[in-house]
Amino acid sequence: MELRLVPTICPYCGCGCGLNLVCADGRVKGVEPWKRHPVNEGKLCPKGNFAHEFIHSPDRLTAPLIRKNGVLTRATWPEALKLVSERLAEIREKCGSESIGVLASARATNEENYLLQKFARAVLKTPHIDHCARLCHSSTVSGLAGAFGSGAMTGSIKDIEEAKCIFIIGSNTFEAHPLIARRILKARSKGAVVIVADPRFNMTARHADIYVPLRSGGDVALLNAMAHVIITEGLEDRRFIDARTRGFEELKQAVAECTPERAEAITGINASTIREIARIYATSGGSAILYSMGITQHSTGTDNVHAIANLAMLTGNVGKKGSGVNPLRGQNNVQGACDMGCLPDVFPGYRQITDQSRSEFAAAWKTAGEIPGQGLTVVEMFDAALGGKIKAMYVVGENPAVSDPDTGKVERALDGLEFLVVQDIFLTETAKYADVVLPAATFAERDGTFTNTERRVQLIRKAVEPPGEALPDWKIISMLATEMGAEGFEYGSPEQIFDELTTIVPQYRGINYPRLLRPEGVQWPCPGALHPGTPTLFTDGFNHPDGKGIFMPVQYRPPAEQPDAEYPFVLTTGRILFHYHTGSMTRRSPSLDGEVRSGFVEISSLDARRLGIRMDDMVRVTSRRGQIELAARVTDAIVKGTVFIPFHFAEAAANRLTNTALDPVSKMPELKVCAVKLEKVTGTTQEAQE
Ligand SMILES: Nc1nc2c(c(=O)[nH]1)N[C@H]1C(S)=C(S)[C@@H](COP(=O)(O)OP(=O)(O)OC[C@H]3O[C@@H](n4cnc5c(=O)[nH]c(N)nc54)[C@H](O)[C@@H]3O)O[C@H]1N2
Ligand SMILES: Nc1nc2c(c(=O)[nH]1)N[C@H]1C(S)=C(S)[C@@H](COP(=O)(O)OP(=O)(O)OC[C@H]3O[C@@H](n4cnc5c(=O)[nH]c(N)nc54)[C@H](O)[C@@H]3O)O[C@H]1N2
Ligand code: SF4
Ligand SMILES: [Mo]
Repeated sequence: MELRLVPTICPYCGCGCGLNLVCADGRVKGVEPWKRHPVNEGKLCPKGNFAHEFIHSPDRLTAPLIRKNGVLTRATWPEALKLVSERLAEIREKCGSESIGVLASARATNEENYLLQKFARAVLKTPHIDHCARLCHSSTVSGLAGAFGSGAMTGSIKDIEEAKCIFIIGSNTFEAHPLIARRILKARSKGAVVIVADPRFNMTARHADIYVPLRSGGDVALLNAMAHVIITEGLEDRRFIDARTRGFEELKQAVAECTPERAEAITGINASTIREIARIYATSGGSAILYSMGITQHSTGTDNVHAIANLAMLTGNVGKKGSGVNPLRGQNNVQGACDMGCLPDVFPGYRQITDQSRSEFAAAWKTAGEIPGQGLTVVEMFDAALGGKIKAMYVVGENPAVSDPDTGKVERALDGLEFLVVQDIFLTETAKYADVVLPAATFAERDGTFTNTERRVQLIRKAVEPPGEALPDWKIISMLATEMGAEGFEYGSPEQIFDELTTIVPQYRGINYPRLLRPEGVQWPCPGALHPGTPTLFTDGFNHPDGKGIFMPVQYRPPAEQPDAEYPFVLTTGRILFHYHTGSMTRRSPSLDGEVRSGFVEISSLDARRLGIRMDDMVRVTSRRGQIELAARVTDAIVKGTVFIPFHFAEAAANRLTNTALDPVSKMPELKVCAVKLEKVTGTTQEAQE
């Protein structure tokens, strides 16, 4: 048997680790870490190690499916493309192009996302294109755009090693970004102080020097109090503030009353701890903030991000190695999907939507008629579907029936659509509502590029053929656009699409496939062919016209839904190491699935005792939107009054409970806080259920 190693990039998280697919007989047999890769240096987490296991799953979609007499039935590509093309054209004709919504995919390549938004805007003529970034770092994009003028991670993964203090707030780095966590351990072994602020004493907190068990939703209160301490004790970086920022006086006024004592009442953290961490953060000589969903997924997400940026600018911790504001991007290519403009409020390269830019894109894409303006976001699209305004949706590589808040509402919206197309590698919970299902290729079955959390553009390479008649997403979109009569969609390869997109996306202008053959890829912005790429942003100036960073004063606002007598607990949701999102891939990977097979709810042992709940008892968790039953995990590792449910398990879907209250700026739903009640389901334990 001849073995072949194909170097490529992990299809799961935004770390973007390099791995080699071990291939023989036209199949992927295993994974070998990539030793010289700049992110992971020969290490992988369990998901990367077993990334081959879902590829040849017997559940893979191998042919297009069309709903006939209520049943999804095998069809040919010409039949499926004709039907999709005719139905979308008909609905556009009858109800206007604004009646179509498109969801792009942070799992797909840059080339595919570029093509999909071009298809949406230039062919379907709909403004409604969005993707899971809305539920993820949209608050980062809006928050950092205000403060710094652009919303990406400012530093590089490797530089985290150089930090003297690492302040991790709302990120479970050790489970969600394990190969970034490795850099935290390296920094710590060189003496860095690690501070973790999280309502759970999670795997990350176990590696902290100082653990700050704040109540979910208390972040602005904590961060403002830290700024208050820094200013009242004169620990701010005056040189940096004077030379590189605007609005310091406004911030000073805004936090004047935000004493640690006031924050203690909101967050449950001792005022003395708040003073201690503020001093360490301000005086370490190089402090990096790492944050993720614990910060962004709130109706105050943008405020939370502003409060973080304020703290970093106040202490001069931006633009140098081992410092910075580091939003850890989630999906393998969520950075790229945003860069490519799969967002309803910006064009590719984050170009503002104006009359000028609309006509420029119309010219670049040689489209007849106009390019539409701003569109609706993910949650707004489902509301519009329920209200009858959106009639058709084209969902590529997303599973909103499990991942979007308030599942009951999403199901009603999907059910009510006149026409739904789902393009995926598996028959997901969302695909079950589809009129047409299109079978896509996995990461191992096509070429293209992913952009990781540190803006590193990297090549993925085809290792094996897709099963049956499955096709790469770029090919499907290109065939569909051509079927609909569009010109300019006939591409021979992903490289051709990439060469086109580098003329459209300024940050990628100097990148081409030959340059990406190096293991280190290229970090954008890369304005020219001779430009080496940019590992650290804002070394000299921020992205505002005058180069200054802007302090964005914010005040604490409570979450949209507070616990009360009827729903006395705060529910927070998130991830575990072995599973990924809606589980479509990890639950079909035997090695990963074998680790954790079903959902659970973490309950503080103090609360559990009061409710008479023991380990593995079945518990009913109810919110104003729905209820689920799952096993109890009684633990000391969560603050009292708060419960945690991972959202990976469709049969006990956390999102049946979550709230669709939105951040007014980013339109982020409040996935990290809602009010619930708990009841023991009498006479049952998990074993008894099985
Ligand atoms: N294993 C695994 N890895 C993943 C993913 C996965 O599904 N599985 N998904 C990827 C994606 S897309 C993303 S976006 C990232 C997400 O990565 P993370 O954001 O790190 O993951 P989460 O588990 O959603 O939440 C992080 C932490 O926020 C805490 N938290 C909850 N509420 C609050 C709050 O109000 N304040 C603070 N400070 N903390 C709070 C939770 O207790 C949790 O420990 O992970 C990526 N990596
Ligand atoms: N309660 C709660 N809900 C959350 C979150 C939370 O913390 N709590 N987090 C939110 C966040 S941060 C995120 S990012 C979202 C994620 O939400 P989703 O993006 O909806 O979740 P995934 O399971 O990653 O869905 C990706 C789909 O793409 C398919 N796929 C994989 N590769 C390919 C490919 O190459 N081509 C195609 N066409 N399909 C492919 C997979 O089978 C899967 O069905 O969930 C959000 N929802
Ligand atoms: S850390 Fe992320 S990119 Fe690296 S192997 Fe694990 S899941 Fe894949
Ligand atoms: Mo995410």
